Amino acid sequence: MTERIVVGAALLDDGRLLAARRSAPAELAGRWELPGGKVEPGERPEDALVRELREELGVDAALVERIPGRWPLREPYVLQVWTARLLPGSAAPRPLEDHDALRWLPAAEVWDVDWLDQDVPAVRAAVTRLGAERPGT
Ligand code: 9L3
Ligand code: MG
Repeated sequence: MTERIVVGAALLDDGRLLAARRSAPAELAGRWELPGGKVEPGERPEDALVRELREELGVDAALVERIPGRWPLREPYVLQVWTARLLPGSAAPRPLEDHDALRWLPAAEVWDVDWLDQDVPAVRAAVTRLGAERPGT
């Protein structure tokens, strides 16, 4: 079957990483993820991720860099992740679709939530970028 890309965002702000708790489907509900979703046919992955962040969280975000790696999900999906930041003037994230809670996690709290297994390597990579996005450092 043709591989389908799922895009996720490590949204970074003020030294913290945004985690989103899934409310659906039942087998994933209660687990935390990097928000995002499926790339539509003909859509660039980067455009899909900005669209998903607008739909799921109501935010205007800009992607910063791709986190190297690709992580298999349920066939035929493969997860790819970018770091991202909120654009000036963006609304604060709200759980509009598919999530029932959001948390901004400083580095010391990143592992306090039950991440989806497939997101763990990308979260680990995102943590190493947390300090780097702080203004003035
Ligand atoms: N998924 C896993 N980790 C993520 C994301 C955004 C998605 N960070 C998985 C959950 C679903 C599938 O990919 O099985 C499609 O995601 P969505 O469109 O339901 O968000
Ligand atoms: Mg989604």
